[in-house]
Amino acid sequence: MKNCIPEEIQTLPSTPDALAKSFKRYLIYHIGRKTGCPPNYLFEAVSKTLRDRVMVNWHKTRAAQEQKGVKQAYYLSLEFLMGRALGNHLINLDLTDNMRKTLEGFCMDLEEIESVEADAGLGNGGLGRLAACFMDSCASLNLPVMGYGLHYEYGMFRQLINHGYQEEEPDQWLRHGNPWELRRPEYTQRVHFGGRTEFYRDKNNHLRAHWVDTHDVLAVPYDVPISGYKNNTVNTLRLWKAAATEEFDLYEFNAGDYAGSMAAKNSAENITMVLYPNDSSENGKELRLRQQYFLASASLQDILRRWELREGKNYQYFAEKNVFQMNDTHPTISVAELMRLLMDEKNLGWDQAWAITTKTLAYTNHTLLPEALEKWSVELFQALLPRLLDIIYEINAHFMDAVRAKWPTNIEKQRQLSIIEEGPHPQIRMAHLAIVGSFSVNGVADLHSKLLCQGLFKDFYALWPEKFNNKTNGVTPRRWIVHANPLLTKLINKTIGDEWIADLSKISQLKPFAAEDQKAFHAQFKAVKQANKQRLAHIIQETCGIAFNTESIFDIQVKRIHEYKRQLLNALHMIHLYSQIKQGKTDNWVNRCILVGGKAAPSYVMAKKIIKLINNIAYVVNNDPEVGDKLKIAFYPNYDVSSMEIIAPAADLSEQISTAGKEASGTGNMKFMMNGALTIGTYDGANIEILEQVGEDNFFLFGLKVNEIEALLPHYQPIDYLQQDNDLQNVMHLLKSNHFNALEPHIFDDIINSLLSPHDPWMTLADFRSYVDTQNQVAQTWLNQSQWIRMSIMNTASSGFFSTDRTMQEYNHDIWKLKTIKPQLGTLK
Ligand code: 26V
Repeated sequence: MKNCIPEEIQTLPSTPDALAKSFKRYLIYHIGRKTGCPPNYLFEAVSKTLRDRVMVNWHKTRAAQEQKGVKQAYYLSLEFLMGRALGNHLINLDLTDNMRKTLEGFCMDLEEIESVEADAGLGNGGLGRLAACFMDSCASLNLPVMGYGLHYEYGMFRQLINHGYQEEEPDQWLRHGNPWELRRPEYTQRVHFGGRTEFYRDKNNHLRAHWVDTHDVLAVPYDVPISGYKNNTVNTLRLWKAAATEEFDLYEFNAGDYAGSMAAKNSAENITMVLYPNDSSENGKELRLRQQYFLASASLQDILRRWELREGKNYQYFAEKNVFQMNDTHPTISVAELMRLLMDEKNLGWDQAWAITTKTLAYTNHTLLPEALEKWSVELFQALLPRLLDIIYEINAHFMDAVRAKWPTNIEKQRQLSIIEEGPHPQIRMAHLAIVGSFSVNGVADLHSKLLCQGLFKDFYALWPEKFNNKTNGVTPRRWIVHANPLLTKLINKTIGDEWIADLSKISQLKPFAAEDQKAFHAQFKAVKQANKQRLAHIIQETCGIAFNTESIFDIQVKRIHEYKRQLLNALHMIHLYSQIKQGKTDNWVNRCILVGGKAAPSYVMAKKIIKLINNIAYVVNNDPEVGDKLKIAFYPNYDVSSMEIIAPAADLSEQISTAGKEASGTGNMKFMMNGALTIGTYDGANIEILEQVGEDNFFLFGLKVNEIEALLPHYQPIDYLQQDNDLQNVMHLLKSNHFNALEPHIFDDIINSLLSPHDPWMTLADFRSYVDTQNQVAQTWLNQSQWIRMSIMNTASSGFFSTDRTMQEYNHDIWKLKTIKPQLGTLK
């Protein structure tokens, strides 16, 4: 439509008065409410006030990034665990103080308004939160990176604890709408499912394929702004929501089957209804494959559309200007989908399409657990994505040629490396497809990347060593220090200035303040921790009815509940401490408050029993007057991003106790470290790098190393450990005697049996002694408070390496090779 809207975009004033005016306009004229309305309307008005200010920079960033010749990266992920947005944007736009003043003028409290926002819980755990931290850092570094994900109606389930058992409730995060998303129906894409392939000859007599008789689903984008830290950049996270096509409905409708047509509509829209809440065992559900293909196809089509808008139909330079990072194997169908789009839709030949595909795709692996490696049945692929299956077969045929060239006489190698796992029910190995189709394959911590090359992907490494690299994870200091810990932020700023926020390596300037003679700084550092412990203790009192004494050690393990993460080892230690108290062995006793939190996959029976066990131990311990303040235990219900913002700053001790070789990296370990917690940890994942950075004097290392675990596994006899260890006998005796489950006898038998089984892959009892001894060292160290504070300061001061700014710079330097793009200030043209 013709118009003469000026292209110039004015920066909006952001003084407290201007914000107040804007807030009132939203509340009264836009939302139609006034004083006394439910808090969600106030949150909406505040957010939209701020969003207007974000919008200006969003326009400018897009204009700068969409110029001809700018190389862009795309982060493809089924999960983005964003948490809340308001506080984060306020920090990035440097408007926290002004907004606080504005709200005070209306007798409102900023923190209270922030707490109204529902977490965007579009992820399971570490992998999803990593994607969110990456987005934050890319924007803060002026990197032209766009995220692509799914707009789930229901994110990660809400966890309730009922009589100690986990119950799941749907997460209706969009109930009150979401002011941070913009629906963009004009960029809707069409995604095919089902049907069959028809081959034909084109006018040049080349064999070409049509995918026909498909059932299509529309992908409607919702754009979320990602602001950078005080740099005017606003990148985009584009989330796809499934919608039924009109023809689909009409076809059924005209046939007179109204109900059938509505059912078809539902089945299309089901694709983005819910996030799969299991993050370990692959379950091969059709709907999950639909989600994966839906994301890959919609995103790639969108990227090709924008390429043509800018560069025309010329694909010669496409690979120079575009790069895709696949977050685990979940979006790996992109390998075949990019081939399909380039060949079937853009008429490129196989070789050119394959050259583009393998120059633009990069794959990050996030787990070594074999049960988490995705496989899809060929049969399902044939029914759902027949054209993609053709392409995968052809990719595999070419790949098998390469394998034969390397190992000419070794048939077994072909069988092991093939993308297709043969057998009565052939499967597609998504990790193999990802490696074959990518120019870069990376792990997420040093040890993890080494184990990939030596173990899981050994033969691929022999074939293509140049593809493999490490990118140690990080977390964003804006959310995990500045937002989560304003008191610490203030103290650090006062001490060394505020440059560390955009360059975390500078936080090492705090190291001199760890020295013994820096009494004043130590006192302030301790006061900050104390205040944060009070904040957490208050919430635990409110939600669990348990009194945490802030003079005690706050000993915290929060993460997904999984056997390999060994919450059970923590539980055994709780029982050990309880048993010591009951035996009167309390000389030099150090009071502890142990907090555990995390969700179990709804179908993961053992993980759910672990939650029940911890709750039952807590009940017995907390209600025993003989125990008192010596030991308190709480299970934090519904652990999520926003809870971690309260929990990490309050921790004295961070529990990172996975079986060595099993935790790819861990990122909670980094959040705790930044906030001054000491780590008790195994030699696993990024713990190793934390230990290297902070020094072994400031880290409580325990347990078997990877090589020791591997050597022991075949002969592992847990009973031997039991026989040699009185403390362990006491603990197992209490467990076996139904001491924590008198009213529900034997409910923990499976747990006991798993611990005592020679086939326990997590080898919990093998690390018990070392863990308990190291926990004793923790307690002894705590008795020397000045030493503890010194160590705590050293942890914060040594955390510079663990910023995702560093991680993103490494991805960019080694893989993406993007130029930074700064939005032009002033007039936009
Ligand atoms: C796997 C599956 C398979 C079944 C369907 C749903 C689903 C969802 C997620 C996953 C991924 C599991 C891998 C994962 O979360 N890895 C974690 O990645 C973190 C970031 O790199 C890392 O810090 C953790 O150590 C690692 O466990």
